[in-house]
Amino acid sequence: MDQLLAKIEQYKLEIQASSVGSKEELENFRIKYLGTKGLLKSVMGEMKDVPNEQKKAAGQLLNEFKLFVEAFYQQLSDSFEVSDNQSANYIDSSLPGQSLPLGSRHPISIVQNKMIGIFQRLGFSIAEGPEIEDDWHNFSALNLPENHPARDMQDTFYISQHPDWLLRTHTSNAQIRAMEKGELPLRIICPGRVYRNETISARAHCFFNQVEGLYIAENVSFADLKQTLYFFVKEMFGADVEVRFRPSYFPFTEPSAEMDISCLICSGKGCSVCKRTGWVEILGCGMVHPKVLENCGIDSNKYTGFAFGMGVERITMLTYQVKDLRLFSENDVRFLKQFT
Ligand code: 2NL
Repeated sequence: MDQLLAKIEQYKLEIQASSVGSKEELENFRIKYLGTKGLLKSVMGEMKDVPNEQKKAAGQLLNEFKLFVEAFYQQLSDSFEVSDNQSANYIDSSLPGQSLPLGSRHPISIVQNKMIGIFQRLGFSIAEGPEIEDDWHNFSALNLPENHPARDMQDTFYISQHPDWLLRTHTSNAQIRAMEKGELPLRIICPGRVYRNETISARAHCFFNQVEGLYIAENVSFADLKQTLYFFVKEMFGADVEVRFRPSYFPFTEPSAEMDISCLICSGKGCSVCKRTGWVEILGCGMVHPKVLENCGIDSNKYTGFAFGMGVERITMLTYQVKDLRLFSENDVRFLKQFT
């Protein structure tokens, strides 16, 4: 019995020290210890030489040894499975694929594209202009007098190396450039980024986007302006939205108006978005001032036109109930991935 115990301890040490480096060696290990003519079988055979009164204890001992060898073998073969799977040319085609993260359209782009699409269906085409502009195309041609507050250093970014240049404060510059080409009638929409020297807050930013529109032909009337903007609002916000015009003033249009829509949030009942008035302002518009037409070489006795301008951020905030303008330029994915 003591002899058997010593032998088993010896075998255990031998087994624990055995190194297995390949599948072949693993199989040799199995044959040597667990095979039909293996060591385990032969040790088991020694039971018959154990005296009867010690048979029970010896049986336990041998059983423990059997479990030990089997567990050790299992461990070795498991480690082989793993290292085999990790080898360079192993491809597990049952694994789920790695999905590539999909980007999403920026909310400003979504809204701007929708706005452009509506006007394109009315026959407007897209016109663009430079973001660095001269004083004429941004101010003078638009009938903004030399001392107008909009030209103030506090509102406009000037290019320090070139006193006549500035960052455009509206996309009207693209419309002036289109009018100067002299091809009439003209029906264009001008989307793009504009710049104003404002302190950044939840409600103001130093850059934002605008969509301006311009229609110049013979006999264009204020009724045409109203009908065009009615159509736009119904397409943009739905048939239930109500519209109102208020008289206003811009140096480049006469007469001028601002357009309100019934509040999208409370549908006119009164909430914080519409400051309890039931209405929210969405754009400015008017008949193009004769001086502006003449500044661009257009005969104001023959041609009339309407123009309008709106802020894309403002309409995006209303559409998606975004409370802080800064979210549009921070590029936080948690914000951006909410828009599809
Ligand atoms: C607003 C007001 C407006 C225009 C933009 C325009 C352009 C030309 C001639 C005449 Cl070339 N007018 N644009 C007209 C009226 C209003 O924008 O509040 N925008 C956010």
